[in-house]
Amino acid sequence: MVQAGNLVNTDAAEQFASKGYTMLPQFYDAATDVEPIQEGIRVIIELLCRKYAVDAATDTSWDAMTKAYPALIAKNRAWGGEVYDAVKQIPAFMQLVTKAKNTEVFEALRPGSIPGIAAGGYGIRIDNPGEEKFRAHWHQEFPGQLRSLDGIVFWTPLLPVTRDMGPVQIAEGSHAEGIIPVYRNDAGIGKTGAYALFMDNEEQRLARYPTVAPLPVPGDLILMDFLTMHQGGHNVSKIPRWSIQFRYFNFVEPIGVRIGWCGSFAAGVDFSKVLPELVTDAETAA
Ligand SMILES: O=C(O)CCC(=O)C(=O)O
Ligand SMILES: [Fe+2]
Repeated sequence: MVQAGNLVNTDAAEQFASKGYTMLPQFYDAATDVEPIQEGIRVIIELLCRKYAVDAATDTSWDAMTKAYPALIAKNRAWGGEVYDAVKQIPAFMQLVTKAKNTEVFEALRPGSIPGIAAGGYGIRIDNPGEEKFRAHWHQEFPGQLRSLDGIVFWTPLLPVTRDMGPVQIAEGSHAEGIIPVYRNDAGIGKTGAYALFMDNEEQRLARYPTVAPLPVPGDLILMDFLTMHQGGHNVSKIPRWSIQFRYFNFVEPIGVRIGWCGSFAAGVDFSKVLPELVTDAETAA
């Protein structure tokens, strides 16, 4: 029997333990926790449309995120990078990342842990229709984030996610694989950093687990074990998929202690130097 706190019921805690993920419906308050972030994004997009003389509607956060942002990047893709870097500095976003509730959830799912917030492990994804270069293909979170082996990804949407927006796909129960070695490949399209990592024997491993792809709405929280295989789906809709992700880790987990809780790509660290056993023999030999 999995023990759970007030915030995580026993079913959710058991699902997390056995399947490597769970979703907590309306864990956040869409009006008080999420809307201020959407408004912050609206303001940033409005400022950039003015700066670059892009004529697009920014009256509502919906228009800004689904119309003005695509209009900006249609003129110059690099302006999207400005939005991407700016939005993670919205105070309401950081307030959501650092909510005491998140620590409590982590403690409920990782009994006996001392939670930490992974520095550089938080941000807002903007998954544009048809854009493969920045799509997160199948991966485990651990090599890309490090900090501790038993970390947890927190994933919550900024717009309701529909099937055609390419919801995150989760290989149910795949955390049972343990740490999967990875190799690097730019996939022929200039993928870099964590986007250029591929798991050893990916297909054979994925074949062992069913795939699920929940359709969350703002306020819902998806939690994934650092070892659960997951990927972003293909966005074949007309609008970008905006979502928040951040990671908590455990200060007392032994591998974390051994590596000094260091981070991975976002911290400028080459994970293969920190944990050489994470790299496949093929890559080590190369
Ligand atoms: O949202 C996505 O497309 C991928 C998300 C992901 O890999 C993560 O949050 O760790
Ligand atoms: Fe991920």
